[in-house]
Amino acid sequence: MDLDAVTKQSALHAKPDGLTLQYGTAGFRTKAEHLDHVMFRMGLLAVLRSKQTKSTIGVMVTASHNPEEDNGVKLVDPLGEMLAPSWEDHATCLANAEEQDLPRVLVDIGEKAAVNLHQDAFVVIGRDTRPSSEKLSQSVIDGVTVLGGQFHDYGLLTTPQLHYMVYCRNTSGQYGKATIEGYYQKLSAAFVELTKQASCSGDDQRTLKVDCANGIGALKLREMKHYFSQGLSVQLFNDGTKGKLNHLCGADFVKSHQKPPQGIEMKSHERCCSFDGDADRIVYYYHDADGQFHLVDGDKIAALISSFLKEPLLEIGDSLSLGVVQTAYANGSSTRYLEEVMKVPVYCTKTGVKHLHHKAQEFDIGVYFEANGHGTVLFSKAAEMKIKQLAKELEEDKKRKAAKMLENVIDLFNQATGDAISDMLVIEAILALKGLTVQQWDALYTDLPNRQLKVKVADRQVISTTDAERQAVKPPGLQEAINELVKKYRLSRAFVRPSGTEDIVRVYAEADSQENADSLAYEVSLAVFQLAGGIGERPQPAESPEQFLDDLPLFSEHHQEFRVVTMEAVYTCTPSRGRDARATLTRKDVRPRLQLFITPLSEEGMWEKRVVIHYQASDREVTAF
Ligand code: NG1
Ligand code: ZN
Repeated sequence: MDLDAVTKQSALHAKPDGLTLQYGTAGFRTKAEHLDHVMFRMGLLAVLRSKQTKSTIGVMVTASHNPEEDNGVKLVDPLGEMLAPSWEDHATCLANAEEQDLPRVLVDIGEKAAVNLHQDAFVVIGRDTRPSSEKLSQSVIDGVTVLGGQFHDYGLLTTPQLHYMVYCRNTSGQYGKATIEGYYQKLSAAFVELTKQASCSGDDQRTLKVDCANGIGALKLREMKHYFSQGLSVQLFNDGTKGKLNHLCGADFVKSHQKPPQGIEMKSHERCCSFDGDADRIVYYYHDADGQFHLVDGDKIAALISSFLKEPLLEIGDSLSLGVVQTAYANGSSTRYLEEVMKVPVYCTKTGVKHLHHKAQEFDIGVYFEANGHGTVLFSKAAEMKIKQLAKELEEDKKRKAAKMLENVIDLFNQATGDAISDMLVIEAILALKGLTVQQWDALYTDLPNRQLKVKVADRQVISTTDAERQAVKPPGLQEAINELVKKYRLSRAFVRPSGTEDIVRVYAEADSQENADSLAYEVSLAVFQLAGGIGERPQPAESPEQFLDDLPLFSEHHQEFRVVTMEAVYTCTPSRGRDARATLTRKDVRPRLQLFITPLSEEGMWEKRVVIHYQASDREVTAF
């Protein structure tokens, strides 16, 4: 290692004094302006990791669903997996070393990890569409080259595409061709082949509306859609030409707000889905005839896929083990459905795909999904070989067909990591093959009402957890308090954990009704605030006007009609136009507090994206948007 050159180059990517960051659930993530030194240093680290593993290592520049101003970086290990935990510690040490200590820390890592410095190194780099990503990926390249590593810069890629490239390169092309064309061709061929077998379709519309979160997914899906157009037509929304990345759209927004993204025209019963900002998550949703929004999340994706896979597996008659892996955020109804109706074993791991991925590798066929829509299916090498062999050898037509179908399913899943594009194609193929509508899929089971909240605390690390994050062991008294609160409600469950990607504590609660889930989440938030050093404003009860505002739709001159969803009811209203246009929304059977009316603010009577809400009971006036 030419440590002088490292020192010189590093001075051009100097670390801001006093800044410390941690390699979290998905690498480093923070405001883009704080990341230049981290990128340079991850370039250095990728070279060491590549030398140690004698393999190609990936570096992805993205902050996924975080706001556009943020950025992040993560390393991808040889088989497309997340970086090994011991190297996460090296990454944290390297990122936080003060300038003068950098050469020593680098040498230390080399020694601790027994890196052969004479070995060649090769690094592949990808980035998302954030304005900061191009420059930051150049800093990664600076880090790679100063240590003498070779590299290939793929430029704009979805996160799962970079994982795929790494996997292909380290398996000498056996997994596929390490080019964007190779990716499109492999997945599309499997999809077209699979859907050829679809004899009937309960849902004739082989059309899908896709909200691309104004991110990289739009670019890549636009390029790819011609490859599979005979099986599916996709209509892209939030394609980045107008809106801001992840702003009021994308899978994370839809899942956490449980409402549709902006920028998509939804008619009732139309099948829609959202990707997140780097296209490694997907959720589906639709409006029913009453205009009610229904979310079909990662748990239901896992349920659909597992029930689909069971049939051909039974048909081929080989006892391949199937297991489903979830996290504590999985809806209780999904776990019950999988265990009791589908009779498949379900396991719970800590949050973060690396934990789920690892557990899923224990099965012949491991289905893993986070509720937020990040997941895939892993087939063991043995299972893959068996299935391929059966697809060739089996005499009986039905059995051979089942094996063939599984063979295509293997090719369609991105086995390196969860992939919104690949998952979307799998789901679309299953719906077509089974002749299922999105409503029929949704009806597999009914989600328990749930609520996720965030609490700000001075130091989120004061909370530590056990039992796959379902129990808090610290601070003292917190778990006992949660247990007492949970007892107050039916079918209830709640847990708290420090986020690995944001400086907050996450609270999750579910119960028999939305109202109860909301109250439980609020009460648990209060316990966290009191026992774990809350800062800022105390958590507010669910029906506070601020929270309520969150549920208001954008209100524009194009809206002939708008809809307000409260916890109790859906209000549909056709406002009259004109100077004193006013829509009054009332319902007698709900609390007076929810009685409100909405007035367009503009003097000219133009519809604006602003409304005034009068709360009758509290007589509060709040301006939204
Ligand atoms: P944190 O911030 O650690 O909860 C979030 C998601 C994870 C995972 C990572 C990486 C939830 C509750 N958490 O992690 O599932 O996707 O981001 O993107 O959705
Ligand atoms: Zn993502």
